[in-house]
This record gives sequence, structure tokens and C-alpha cells, in this order.
Amino acid sequence: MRPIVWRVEHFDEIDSTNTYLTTKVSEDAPEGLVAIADFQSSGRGRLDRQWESPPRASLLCSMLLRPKLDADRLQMVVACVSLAARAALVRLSGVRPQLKWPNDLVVGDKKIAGLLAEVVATELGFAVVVGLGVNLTYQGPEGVNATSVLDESGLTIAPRALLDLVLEEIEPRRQQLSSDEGRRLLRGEYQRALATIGQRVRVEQLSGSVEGTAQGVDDSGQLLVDVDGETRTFGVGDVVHVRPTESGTQ
Ligand code: BT5
Repeated sequence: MRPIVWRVEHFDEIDSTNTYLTTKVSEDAPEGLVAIADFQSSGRGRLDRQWESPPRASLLCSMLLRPKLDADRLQMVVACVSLAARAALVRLSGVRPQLKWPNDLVVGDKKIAGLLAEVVATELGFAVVVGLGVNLTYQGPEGVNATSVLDESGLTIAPRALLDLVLEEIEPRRQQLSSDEGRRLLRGEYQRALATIGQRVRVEQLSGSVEGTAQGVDDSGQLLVDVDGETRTFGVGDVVHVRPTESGTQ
């Protein structure tokens, strides 16, 4: 597979870099288009939640990918970008976050970054817009258990420097997505980085909640949970929240 050619567009201010790239998909924008903003006036989280940051206090970016994957494997694209963000943070700041399935980077139990993946079906296959927000000097909104790279390392990192490293770290993982052996390796890296594995979790679905112990992820990045001795699989689309149970260890 050819390496991706990244093309980065910078905005001083935008509503949401994810919204921007989602619109670009319908204009047939190529894979590798990236948007980065100093400030988002309507930054978005999952399920209509908000993503907040004052100007230039976070990395706020989105990238357009067109993976040749079945739709049910798209969580592995999120895994690629999450692992790339983690690796870039380690290289630049020494901060080593863990991943919280499905879309958070955490230090201990504090959120340092979040991802928002949105899938657009096109005639050419699926396009995925993956948004990434990393708190660089901003500690997150009032009342939210969050942290920043500055808090964790004492370092002030430039958003663009972090973005460049994230993009560099995505490429080898993107290559892995295209072979069985590569996907096996990627799944291994994903499982090792996931703080969720081994925890008692409560999975909240629209239909109600179930408790069990997170065991791992399958090839598609879905969460495997032991519920009373039976392994059950949960996809991102079905899950409202996965949180440690009160009796579980963090
Ligand atoms: C996420 O959603 O964590 C996905 C965040 C994705 C943000 C990026 S920024 C660039 C791109 N463009 C966008 O518009 N979005 C993406 P979720 O798991 O739903 O978490 C949202 C919740 O996190 C909110 O309801 C708040 O409680 C909390 N939150 C908001 N801002 C935060 C921050 N800066 N740090 C930590 N937590 C935050």
C-alpha cells in the first residue's frame, strides 16, 4: 500500500474540524486531508456532547481516511489513531497515556484526549473522519476529571508539532490494517494499551446495562466482556458508556 500523502489545512477558528472534513467527503476530497484549528466554536464529542478548549490550548484536528475495510472493522481505524496519538505523546513529552475503550486517552482516570470517528458511506467505499482533541495546556471543563500534557509533564507542546508526529505514527499502523498479520500485531498493541482490559466494567446500552470483566478486543476492535462466564461482544454503536464498576479497580 502506498504511504498516505498528508495535506494539512490550518484554521484560526472553525466550528468543528470534524464537521469541515465530513463536508469535504461529499466533495470527493482525497484521503490524507487534515484540518487543524486553533479554536473550535462548536467542538463535538460523541452522542451530541461538546468538546471544549480555549484558543491554542489543545491540539484540535481531524483527518480523512478511506480505509479498505468492512464497516464492522472501522473501530480499528480509531485504534490506529489512538495508538498513534499515544506514541506521539510519549515521544514528545514522555507522557504515556493508556487508552480507554472506545475513544479516550487517559492518564490514571483523567482524560487527556478524546477521539470522534464519523463514517460517511460513499460510492468509493467508506470514508472515515477521525477527530482528535488533546489537552495541551487546558485542563478540561469545570467538573470533568481531566488533565493536560502541561500538567503531566511540565512541558508546553506546540499543537502542530504534536500533529506532525501523530501523522507520522499513523502510517505504519495504517499499513498493518491491510494484512492479517498486521491486524494481529495491531490488535496486540491495542490490547496492551487499553486500561479497560481486566477491569470490572458496566456497559450501558440503550436497552439497559450489563456488568462483567473486560477481557480484550476482537479483530474488529469490539470489546469482549466476560458476563457470568459467557463472553459477550460489544460494538461501539451499541454502547453508551463503559465505566469501571464501583467495586472494580481503576
Ligand atoms: C470525545 O467525546 O472524547 C471526542 C472528542 C473529540 C474532539 C475532537 S477536537 C477535533 C475534532 N473536531 C470536533 O468537533 N471534535 C473532534 P466524548 O467521549 O463524548 O467526550 C465528551 C465529554 O468530554 C464532554 O461531555 C465533557 O464531559 C468532556 N470534555 C469536553 N471537553 C473536554 C476536554 N477538553 N478535556 C476533557 N474532557 C472534555
